[in-house]
Amino acid sequence: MTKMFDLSVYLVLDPDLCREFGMVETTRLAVAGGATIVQLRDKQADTAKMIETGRALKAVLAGTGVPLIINDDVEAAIAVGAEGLHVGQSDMVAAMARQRAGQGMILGLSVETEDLARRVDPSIVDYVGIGPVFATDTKPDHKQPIGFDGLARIVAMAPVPAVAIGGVKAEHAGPALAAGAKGIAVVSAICGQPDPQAAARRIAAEIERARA
Ligand code: TZP
Ligand code: MG
Repeated sequence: MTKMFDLSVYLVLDPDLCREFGMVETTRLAVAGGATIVQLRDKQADTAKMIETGRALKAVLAGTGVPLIINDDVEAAIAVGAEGLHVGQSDMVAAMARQRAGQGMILGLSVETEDLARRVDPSIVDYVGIGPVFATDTKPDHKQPIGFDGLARIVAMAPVPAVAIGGVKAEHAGPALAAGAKGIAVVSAICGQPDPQAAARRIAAEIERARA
């Protein structure tokens, strides 16, 4: 099954950090600036709330070709008709998520170590999120930061494309791609920025520059 997704400029939404414009408007602006994939991540929301927000995000993404990924709620992902689901190591096990979501859904998995990356089954998981590259206030319970050296080691073990996450800003696009990541996943570098469109545009430009 071919699933089209581009990890280059991966926006991860956070309802608190996005409160100035809201998650839907932040998404619209970020996609106008060049975001290539969007994840709804709201750790406080129940499934009903995830579905409500997810539907609004689907509507704003319609016709853009940008896939919507739902964090850690397979039932919401199915109900919304989201293109993808992302799970962490303490969430639903990837094999179960795949079984429930079906073959057509993009499935992402967070991995924090070389060992976890090595154990990823590419027949189940489509991409991995690797981090945190740096310490970040956005995820208070994050694991030990890995830096770009750690990122490179973990990417090398992963059998699927990887995106770098955790304290990553536009200026880190170059080193992240040099470490083998296909893109950068950001929350605070877009959410809560005074101009989310310009913030996304700057990341997209840095990714382009890193590839040139
Ligand atoms: N997973 C690892 S770090 C992180 C997540 C969801 C938060 C990244 O947020 P920011 O603001 O881009 O550092
Ligand atoms: Mg989780």
